Amino acid sequence: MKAILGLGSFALALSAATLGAAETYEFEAPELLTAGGEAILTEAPGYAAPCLADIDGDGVRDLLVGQFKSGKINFYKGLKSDDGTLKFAKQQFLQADGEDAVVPGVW
Ligand SMILES: [Ca+2]
Repeated sequence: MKAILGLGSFALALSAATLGAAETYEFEAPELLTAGGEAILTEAPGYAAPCLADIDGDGVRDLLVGQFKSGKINFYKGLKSDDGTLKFAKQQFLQADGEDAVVPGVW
């Protein structure tokens, strides 16, 4: 099984103990994700919780990336390229009732 998990300068490494000793995984080299030709970066201190899901219902997975300070959620519309790979359109904020959706902070 191949998997790439990475966003901006962050990378996720899973150990055999995390995945279960009987399973083996092969990871490709991390790569910087881009949207609209620009790198997708997260803000410090983290908690971006990136998620792939088809938010707009067009059958292509979109990328959601949270913000720590303002609580807004970056929305990158998923686009299928000619070679079938997933690409992302330029950043927008997730909208709710015509306004930027905000997740209130806890502090
Ligand atoms: Ca979509």
